[in-house]
Amino acid sequence: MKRTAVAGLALALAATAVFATAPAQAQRAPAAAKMPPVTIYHLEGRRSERIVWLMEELGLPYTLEFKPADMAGTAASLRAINPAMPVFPTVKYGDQVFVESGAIIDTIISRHAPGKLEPALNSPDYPYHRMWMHYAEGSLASRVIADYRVWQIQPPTARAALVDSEQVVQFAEDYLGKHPWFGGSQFSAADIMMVFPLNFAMQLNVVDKNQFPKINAWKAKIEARPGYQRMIAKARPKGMIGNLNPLPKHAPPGPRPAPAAAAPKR
Ligand SMILES: N[C@@H](CCC(=O)N[C@@H](CS)C(=O)NCC(=O)O)C(=O)O
Repeated sequence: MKRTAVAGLALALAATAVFATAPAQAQRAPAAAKMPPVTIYHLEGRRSERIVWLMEELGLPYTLEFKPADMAGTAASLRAINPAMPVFPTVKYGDQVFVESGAIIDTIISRHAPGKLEPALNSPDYPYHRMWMHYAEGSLASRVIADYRVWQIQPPTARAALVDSEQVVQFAEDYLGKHPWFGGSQFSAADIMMVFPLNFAMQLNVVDKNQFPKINAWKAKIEARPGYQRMIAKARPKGMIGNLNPLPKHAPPGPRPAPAAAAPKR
């Protein structure tokens, strides 16, 4: 074994030993820091709902900035604060302005709600919680939205050779077949991250929603949460606006071609 590999193994074993033997006190979450004023720039039905929902679940104060049922007015106030990257959510946190819902959630939890809405660092659920936190934007939203846009130009007639929208949603469905939440045994911020892209995929017919019973059952549990219902009441007081059109038809189900057969020959 190479020296670096041995060193890596020793480090991994040491880390495992720390998690396995550290007294409960040492694993306790650090104290929550005082939170600066938080303003969430929001548009109905968009990813900014993640942050509103997070704050509702945590019982933290925030100001919601949008003009209900007025897309142009809402866009104008967003552009005024964040002309370089006008996306929802944008958050004003004290005197800092930043974007990326996952980063916003991580910052709020790490600083102001440590240990909440995430499994314990040393639990088996933790790596999967982190995976879904990133999967929501990194694999799921990116593929589903790319497919939605491409399919509006030219609907597919067959499955992709490698990973397509059906498969990225199926991966989530399979996890929910074995775990009640994307946080594992408990609801976590990963569940908050996953709602938007799964709704996008299923409501806009990027996939056939009837093929994913576990996700549908999970969505029913999500929608029954008081924190989710408070978010909907505050974030969509006049309902949804700017709805996208569903695709007329999702990719036909059927076997995926073997990657080797589909790969271009060199
Ligand atoms: N990865 C970002 C995506 C933000 C994003 O693209 N938000 C959409 C709304 S859901 C948006 O503002 N789009 C405006 C545009 O692309 O022009 C996040 O998770 O916050």
